[in-house]
Amino acid sequence: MRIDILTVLPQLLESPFSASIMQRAQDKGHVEIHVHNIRDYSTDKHKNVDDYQYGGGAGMVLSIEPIAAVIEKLISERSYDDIIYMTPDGKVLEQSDCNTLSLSKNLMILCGHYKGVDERIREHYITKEISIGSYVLSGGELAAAVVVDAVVRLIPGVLNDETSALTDSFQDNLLSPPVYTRPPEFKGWKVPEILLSGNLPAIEKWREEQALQRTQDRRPDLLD
Ligand code: 6GU
Repeated sequence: MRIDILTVLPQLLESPFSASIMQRAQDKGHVEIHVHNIRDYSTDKHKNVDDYQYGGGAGMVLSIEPIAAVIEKLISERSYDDIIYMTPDGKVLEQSDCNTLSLSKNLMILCGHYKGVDERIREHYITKEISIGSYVLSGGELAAAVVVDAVVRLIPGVLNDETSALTDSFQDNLLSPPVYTRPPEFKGWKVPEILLSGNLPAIEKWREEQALQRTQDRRPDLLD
């Protein structure tokens, strides 16, 4: 998969992909992540990328020209499965959306800032608008990093058997059961006996019950 991210703050996207699973996914060739600085496409003499909004009002709006210039350059080079705009008024991301996106060959992600982008970008280039939840971030960069992480780990080969995405919370609409490691007792706090029993069918049954109980207690909406 190839992912192109368009932003006015490329420095916000340096570290999220430079460690652990995301770095390994790139090293192994499962994904190429290209971050583009929208400012590099400004033809303005001050390299401006934003302007006052028509009709008045507080807050700057990202201008159409530099963003259109990056998008048109990229779409002339390859075809994109989706051109995504990160915005708090988009569809709230769920695991099923990540599963769908993980089947893409080329994705483009535009990060919004300030008051947003000129609406004509959204009308004419954007194919999906995504939010990561009901709260407002200063910009779309951290949200884009969330989408990339959630999608890339689903690409076959990125995770090994031990970290398999198939046992993730949400993949079966259930939260994950609790997990423990050594020591078996710490300050008198014991690991549940069943997990030490070696009785694999009984352990599996216990985990299923715990997953269901946890989902009922914390996220009953997932069971609807
Ligand atoms: Cl995608 N962008 C911003 N600015 N805030 C958000 C968001 C996105 N998703 C939730 N809050």
